[in-house]
Amino acid sequence: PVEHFLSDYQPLSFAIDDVFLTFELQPTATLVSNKMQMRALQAATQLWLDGEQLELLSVELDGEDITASCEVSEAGMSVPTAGKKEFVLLIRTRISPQDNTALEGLYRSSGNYCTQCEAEGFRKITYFFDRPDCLSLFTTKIIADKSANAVLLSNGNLIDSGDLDGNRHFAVWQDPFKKPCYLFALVAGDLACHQDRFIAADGREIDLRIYVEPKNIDKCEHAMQSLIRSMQWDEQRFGLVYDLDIYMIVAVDDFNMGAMENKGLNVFNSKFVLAKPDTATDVDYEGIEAVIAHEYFHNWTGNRVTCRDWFQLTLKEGLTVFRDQEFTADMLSPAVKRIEDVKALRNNQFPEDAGPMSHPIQPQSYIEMNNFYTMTVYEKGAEVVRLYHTLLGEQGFRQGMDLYFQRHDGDAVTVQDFRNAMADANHVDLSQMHNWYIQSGTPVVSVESHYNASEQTLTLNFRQRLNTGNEDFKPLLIPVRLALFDHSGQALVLKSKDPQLKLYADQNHEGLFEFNKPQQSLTFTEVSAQPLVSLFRGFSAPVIVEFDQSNQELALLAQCDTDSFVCWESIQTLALREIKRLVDSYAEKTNWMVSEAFTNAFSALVKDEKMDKALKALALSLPDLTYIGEQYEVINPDAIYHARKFLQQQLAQQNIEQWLKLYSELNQSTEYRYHKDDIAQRKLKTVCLQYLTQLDDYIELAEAQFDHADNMTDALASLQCLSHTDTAARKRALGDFYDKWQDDTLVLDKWFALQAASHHIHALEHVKQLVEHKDFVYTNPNRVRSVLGVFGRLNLLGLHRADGKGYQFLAEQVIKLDALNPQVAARMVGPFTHWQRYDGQRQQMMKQALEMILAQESLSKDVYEIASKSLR
Ligand code: B3K
Ligand code: ZN
Repeated sequence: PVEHFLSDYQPLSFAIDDVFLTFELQPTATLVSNKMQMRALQAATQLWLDGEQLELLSVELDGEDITASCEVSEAGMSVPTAGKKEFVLLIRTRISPQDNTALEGLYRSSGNYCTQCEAEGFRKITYFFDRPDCLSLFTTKIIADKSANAVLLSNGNLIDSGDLDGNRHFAVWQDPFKKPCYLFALVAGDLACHQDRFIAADGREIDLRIYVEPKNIDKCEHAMQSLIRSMQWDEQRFGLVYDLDIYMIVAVDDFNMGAMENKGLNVFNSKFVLAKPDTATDVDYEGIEAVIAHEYFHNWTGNRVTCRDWFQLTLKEGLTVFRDQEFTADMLSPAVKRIEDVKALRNNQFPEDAGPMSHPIQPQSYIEMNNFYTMTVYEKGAEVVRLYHTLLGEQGFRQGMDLYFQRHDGDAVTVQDFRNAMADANHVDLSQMHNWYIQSGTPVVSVESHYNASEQTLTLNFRQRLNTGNEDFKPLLIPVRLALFDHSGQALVLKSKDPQLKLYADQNHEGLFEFNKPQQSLTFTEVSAQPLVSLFRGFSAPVIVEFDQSNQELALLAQCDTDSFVCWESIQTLALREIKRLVDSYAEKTNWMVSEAFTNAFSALVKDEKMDKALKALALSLPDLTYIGEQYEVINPDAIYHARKFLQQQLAQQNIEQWLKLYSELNQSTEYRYHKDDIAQRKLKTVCLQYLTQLDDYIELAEAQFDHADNMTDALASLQCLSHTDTAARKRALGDFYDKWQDDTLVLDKWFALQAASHHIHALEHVKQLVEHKDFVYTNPNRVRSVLGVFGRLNLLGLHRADGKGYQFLAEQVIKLDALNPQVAARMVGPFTHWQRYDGQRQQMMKQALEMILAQESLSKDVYEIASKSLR
């Protein structure tokens, strides 16, 4: 397979100014005619177009048939242009959407036609410059059988439609904005439409449409309201107004990822559109609101200003994730959203960055671009955008955004262009930010504090390095938001002469320290007693912090810090220390004990009635298994699982009265509302139930909740508690749930996922049965992710079984899946990439699994890239 390098970038030598596409849709023989108005940009030599899995029918150059003189290969075709400066190229090809199980290009889902072109799927539709810096005006004519395809959609505005002979009809769509082909979309089928409208800031009325299968028409209102809120928010926060008169969203069941921001015609995984209280959980509702917003925000950050090449992916994704995070924070709770995002980053991006697939947010090379839609490019990328925001402030950031659009609207640009706009708009030098884009690995910041009583000074010594141990590491610009507290919990007024420290206006209680050298120290004066140090408030940079604070200091910070992230973090660190102590004494687990200091602090928290319910739920939740694992060079799955479980049981037992009281207070049923107060209440109730069901006596509470739940959040929470037990109640509830929901695909995914994540002793056997289940289908990515994805990511005990059967199973499944859908198969290889983190025996077995995968003939480049790089 070919590896592509950023350093090889060459600008295009031809432009495609206009494209007229005609599709004659047939399940196994769709005819695509592609008429391109082209222009040579240089005294061009060769015209080479990307094209894969296409049946070429004919090529015409300015009306002349030149098919015979075109050279076709597996990757594309070269076309002789006879040195013409301007010409029209007409290419006719045939494709089979019906057989397209890779779900890239034009394919069918539930009998409807849809497309997915990003990153390089357009070349499976027709020959083209399938790269983001080729910007063209698209007109699309769709011709199809009328009875099966009442709805015919593409990007832009509908400019013509009508009937044809043989019970066929057509529609012509024209997109007035130039765009790269990855934003092209076509949808046709039997779809129902949920409609609303939005009056834009400039007074235009925008027609909003959500297309779904007719049976789902009652599940669109939340998505529609989310869209309206996104449009409003982007106008208010960034002054960005929608540019077409129609915005369409189509929900399909078979989709490789969450959704796609095609110009004016988003195609969505139905999971991120459909919701009703009895079928969708709070997490689903939040996910829908966030993904609808994310795709909408791409209209400016991604579509109007796009990427020069795919190495710039974080330019649009990091920025758009940052924007959707800010949106969700404003819709729900900023404090809760920040903590949830940090958890996700630590659980998923940190491990990725510590493993063999580690890459900078601007990767330097790829074999299969689809493999680089990663947590690093997206979530770490968003953290890097957040750094600009932290450094420049809201106003400075907005000025940077305004300049970015002013300079680059309608262009395909690079991450440097974004940085320059931020710097120039604020008249500052941000060149050091470059180092965040080119280095992989997680930065580690170690801090030592020295208090000098006679001088009344506090000095903080900072050092930075990368966890990859890279020797020629280039220092990063790391903004450290910090505060000091006295031991009665009062914030101190900060006094320092350090020019690298900026004090915030709010009475100088918080500072922003620009830490940008390998080592640097910061001194505060007039500090009358040794203070508590609150560092990286709001998680002001995506780093690992090494700072030795005593348990007592952490317990105090947990109580007094005005920054909810540091409060939460302090409690998590205390819990983590307990768990690590237990893990380290796993061999003597009969003597396991939990420290009184911790249980006292924890009990105080359970009793706390003033704390925000959502934050309380987060604080009472123990660190996730993956994050605990990340603390170790060699992960011992059994020790980690049992240590966490033991702590959970102890905390359940010791606070039993409180849990029962709290649970019954919270377990008041009111009609479901998607509102942050209600979400918080359900969340905290779930945490109570999770502790209570650690004790056999209270499993019946979960059963009762399951039987009486009138919304999916409560039903699923209780079923999840039951799923980890080995009880008759588990069996009964899973059976009832299946009977009730077997016809609802998205709900059934939850049923599969719960079992795949279950810590039941026979988890692996259950998962093996799940892939044999009549409702399991390899061609549906959501179903595959619900079983294989969840098993690989969350089933620590099942996957890492000492006998290696978990690995064997997953490897076989990857191979099976690769023949159908390489993109999804490649994601399932993820768990194996961390093989170096396990003991010798497991390492051996995980490597064997990777080798077994690599030994397959006709392996996709998607799976090949991940598996081979992991063994490198
Ligand atoms: N841009 C798409 C992701 C495309 C993934 C291609 N494998 C969705 C998004 O990030 O908004
Ligand atoms: Zn995106």
